[in-house]
Amino acid sequence: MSDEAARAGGAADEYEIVAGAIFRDGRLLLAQRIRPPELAGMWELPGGKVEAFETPQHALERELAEELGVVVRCGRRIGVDVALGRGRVLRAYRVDILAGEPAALDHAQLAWVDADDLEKFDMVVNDQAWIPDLLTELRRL
Ligand code: 9L3
Ligand code: MG
Repeated sequence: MSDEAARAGGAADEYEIVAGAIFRDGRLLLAQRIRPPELAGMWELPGGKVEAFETPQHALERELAEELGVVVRCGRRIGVDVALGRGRVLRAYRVDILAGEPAALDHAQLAWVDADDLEKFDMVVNDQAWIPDLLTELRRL
């Protein structure tokens, strides 16, 4: 990045956001956001921002420990990269639960949804790009 872009604030804005797709018994775990106000009530794949010096995989394992209270192992990518503007990108990974049962520690509630239910949930706009891939996976399970 140029000095000019850095001065404009680009450097601080360029980060990755990671989200986890947890499949179990033919269902996918969705989480209902509580913030910010414009996203509250909408459903997402849980996750969050990759911090400096963190790998995306480690960030997702940390975020899901914080948000769901589970020990997870990050697996393969699923779905497309979602550009959020100003250099930010959102990526989803499959995740396996190694220990614990997911709890809504940072969400309004959780839901396990099958292929027929997924399209009835009001997903945050950013995550809607992943719906075709999530449906493909759910129909294969
Ligand atoms: N975001 C979108 N879809 C997701 C996740 C985990 C996050 N599946 C967006 C919402 C916020 C930003 O990324 O604007 C940071 O997420 P968080 O740290 O508030 O979860
Ligand atoms: Mg989050």
